[in-house]
Amino acid sequence: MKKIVFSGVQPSGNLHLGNYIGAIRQWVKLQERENLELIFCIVDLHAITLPQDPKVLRQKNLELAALYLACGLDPSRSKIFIQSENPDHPYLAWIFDCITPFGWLKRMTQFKEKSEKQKEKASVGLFNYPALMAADILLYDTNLVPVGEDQVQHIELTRDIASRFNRLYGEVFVIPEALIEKKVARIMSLQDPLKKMSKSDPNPKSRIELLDDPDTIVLKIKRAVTDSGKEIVYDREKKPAISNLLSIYSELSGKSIDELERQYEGVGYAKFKEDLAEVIVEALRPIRERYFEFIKEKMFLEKVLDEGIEYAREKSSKKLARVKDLLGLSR
Ligand code: ATP
Ligand code: LTN
Repeated sequence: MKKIVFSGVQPSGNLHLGNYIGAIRQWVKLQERENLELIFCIVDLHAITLPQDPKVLRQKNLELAALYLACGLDPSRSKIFIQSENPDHPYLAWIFDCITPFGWLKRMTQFKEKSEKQKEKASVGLFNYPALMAADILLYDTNLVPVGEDQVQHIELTRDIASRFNRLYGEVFVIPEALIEKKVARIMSLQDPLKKMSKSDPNPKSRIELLDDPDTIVLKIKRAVTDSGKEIVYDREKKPAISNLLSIYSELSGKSIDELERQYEGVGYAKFKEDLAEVIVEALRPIRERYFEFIKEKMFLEKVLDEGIEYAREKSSKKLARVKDLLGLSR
């Protein structure tokens, strides 16, 4: 039996190095394992938990599909679809809302962080976000969910919701597991190494976007904050900024942190940053080039998304029918 892999990214901004290193690059590698069935979603219903400009969102959906392909997702191996095209997701999310204790959702740290500024004005959707994510995952009998470390709490909650449903109504849902590349943990903001690099950070200098041109990359790395002292050593506690830059360097070059520390012994920040910028430019160059090819191929993108949604609906409709039946939501 093949194991099922499911993951997604919100079309809420421009993809950055954190998304690539923490999530999408892992997805691409998973394609090499033959015993896996892979499903990747563009989670636009999650994106609207925060305000989005409709024109931009529509554009971002297609852009994200093109970027998935540019990063190396192969549509003959991975199914790709847009979440809002499958109404089974919000339908099952509503059912989960009704069996999930309020207290479980209140504990989610992502909600606390994202609602901090808005306080009471934060939307109910932002609060319910994890129930929709649980629906995404559980509709497809997912075994593995490759995500960055920041999503672990949501996967734990998904497991709890699945177990609760199974206990209350019968064994319907497979209990999924998070698949985290431990070594990577998280890529931090270039402007504040204590915050994660994020699409929705209002300051674009905080992140390297996958489509940034070489000059922008060089400038952003030049402007990246550093720590006191001159040594280039990895120490997340005492030197969070340099440690973050070292992680990015190591991830994209394949050199170990030890190797890099040795290479830059006695060398200043300026030279280190210059080399790092070059490593990033070269790593992103093929992605950028492929992206500009794919985004022109509108018909091809549509075909990939049509095939993806057809596959998704066929699977999810069976699962949802079973759930509705068990709950008495039928004649
Ligand atoms: P937003 O800022 O809008 O919340 P985001 O940049 O955090 O967006 P998501 O769409 O929430 O991105 O996440 C997509 C995937 O990328 C997830 O698997 C998430 O764990 C991973 N990811 C996001 N940011 C980072 C990061 N800084 N380091 C490592 N992985 C990350
Ligand atoms: N919350 C996730 C995005 C997401 C997701 C999913 C990831 C929505 N549904 C299902 C994996 C599986 C995030 O990365 N911020």
